[in-house]
Amino acid sequence: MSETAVKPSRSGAVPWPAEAAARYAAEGYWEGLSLGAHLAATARRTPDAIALVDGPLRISFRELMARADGAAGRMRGVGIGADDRVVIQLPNCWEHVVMTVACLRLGALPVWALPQHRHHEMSGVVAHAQARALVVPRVFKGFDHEAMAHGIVAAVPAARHVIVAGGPTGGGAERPGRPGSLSLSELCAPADDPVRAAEECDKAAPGGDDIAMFLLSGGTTGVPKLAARTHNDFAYMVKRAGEICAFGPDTVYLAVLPLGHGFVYGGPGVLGALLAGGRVVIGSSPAPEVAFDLIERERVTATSVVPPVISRWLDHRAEHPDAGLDSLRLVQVGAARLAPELAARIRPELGCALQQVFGMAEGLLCLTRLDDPDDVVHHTQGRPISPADEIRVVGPAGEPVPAGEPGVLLARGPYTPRGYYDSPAVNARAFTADGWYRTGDVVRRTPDGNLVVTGREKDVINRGGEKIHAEEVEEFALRVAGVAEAAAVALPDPELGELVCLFVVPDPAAAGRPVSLGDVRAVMRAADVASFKVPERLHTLPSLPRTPLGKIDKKRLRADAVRLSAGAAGAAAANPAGR
Ligand code: OOB
Repeated sequence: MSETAVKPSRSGAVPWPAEAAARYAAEGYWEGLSLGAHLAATARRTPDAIALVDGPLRISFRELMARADGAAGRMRGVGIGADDRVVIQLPNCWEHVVMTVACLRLGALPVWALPQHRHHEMSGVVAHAQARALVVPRVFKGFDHEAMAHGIVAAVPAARHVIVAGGPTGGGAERPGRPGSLSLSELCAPADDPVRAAEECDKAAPGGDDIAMFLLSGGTTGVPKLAARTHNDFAYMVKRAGEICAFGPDTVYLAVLPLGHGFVYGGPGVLGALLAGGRVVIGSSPAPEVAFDLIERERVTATSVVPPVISRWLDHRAEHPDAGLDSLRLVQVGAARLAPELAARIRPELGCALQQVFGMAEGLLCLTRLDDPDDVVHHTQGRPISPADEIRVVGPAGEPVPAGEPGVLLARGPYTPRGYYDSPAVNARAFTADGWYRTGDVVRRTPDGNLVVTGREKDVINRGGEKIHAEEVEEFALRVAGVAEAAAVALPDPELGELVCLFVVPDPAAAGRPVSLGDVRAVMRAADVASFKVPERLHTLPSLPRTPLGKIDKKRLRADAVRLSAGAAGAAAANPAGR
């Protein structure tokens, strides 16, 4: 089979200017080592310590590296090599971590996708990343990921391999897998000769400036944005965040959010715990029934969650005051706005410290510190982790706003790349000429240097930490027969923070029955889109409100969404039978 030419990840990435790179190296932020080499060094120090726990399975650092190096060798054997992209779409399981470490050792680039992603997202990711391989469960929550993956591999020339959890025989003779699938469990078996396998990985280890991974950031047209993160930048971020969180060999980190989130691998998360010689416990769900049991059983010390999860944990705790959470020292809450009222309940009710986390696939990571006063921890999203992080808060013309005033946050620094992978047009908008990343978040800076996220200028809906581009939803809505115009906005929600609310303008020429949420849902389902993007509310308007400049007035629509939702709630309360 002829090899398809794939663009090297480096040539599609936007490097730091030579001057900045030299400075970050000289000042010790960039160590010039691959993440795999860092991990191997930690593993050599404490080979017998338990690195990973998944259900009854306990994997030592020695075994983790033997499996990762074994997988790296086997990937090499089937033609997956340095700089090849490997999309990992697995539910939380130990193989997720082994495959990630295997890629990092091999110099292949893991690209973490979420299990909820469907053909629409996955085909976009595989095509844009020019991925060689997809790693999927056979069937998860009733969805046949293996079939989807084969469909994508058949359509994308660069893609060659489908690696399936459960093995090509489906974990038993009763359900043969598809021909052509590789078995994840066979791939992740320990190397026959771990010393030799390690030597091979060490010999061909990527350099610090090489791209380590692509992190997904939503796109608007099914083409995702990929943040190309280098070994130097990611290793620094993870280690520095680990220092701030006081991660060490006694850390037991519980991963309950989907591992596909950058927050969970790198904030300091899984990699932070492992690099500190600590332990990672894999949880299959953030539901308090599952998580509390794991915290008690595994003596978990730290975990990270999104605001809707912490709210469920607090409620559950009130009903189960004797749940054994005494080992828990730190709960990180991030990826979406945390209400100060919830923040204030965490220490008294869960008995552990709260840390707010404001991060992004594109780099910049802000944390509150363990010794910050309650006021800071409850009301701010923390401050950048690195002394070399530069931030600016600017107004519409890019001018700095007066101290303490809200403005758009721009960021630059040793782990904030200067552009997305292979996306010059997007980069021209998302990055300034002098390399600042325009986060699209509206923040204000407190006198002590902490940031408070007060809003956003980007047209994104943050549904419990999942980011949804309004434009993407609108594109699908416009495919519904009888829709002339569509606008999606965030509707505040007590549980998820925000929901997707869609406004549609019917096409007067198509005098049919009114457009329903079901119509939009059907179109999105037919297009195989992740279900978290499907709108929860729909309202019909004769026309969309416009600003004086003719743009759709989303501010007005957001207010309308709130008003209409309050009206609907009022009507439902007055008429509970819904008649
Ligand atoms: C994390 O990463 P992404 O790439 O899924 O989303 C980034 C965006 C930010 O630009 C901001 O709009 C929002 O998510 N966000 C927050 C927040 N943390 C992130 N908005 C309000 N409060 C917060 N604490 O979400 C992410 C990546 C690494 C670590 C943590 C979160």
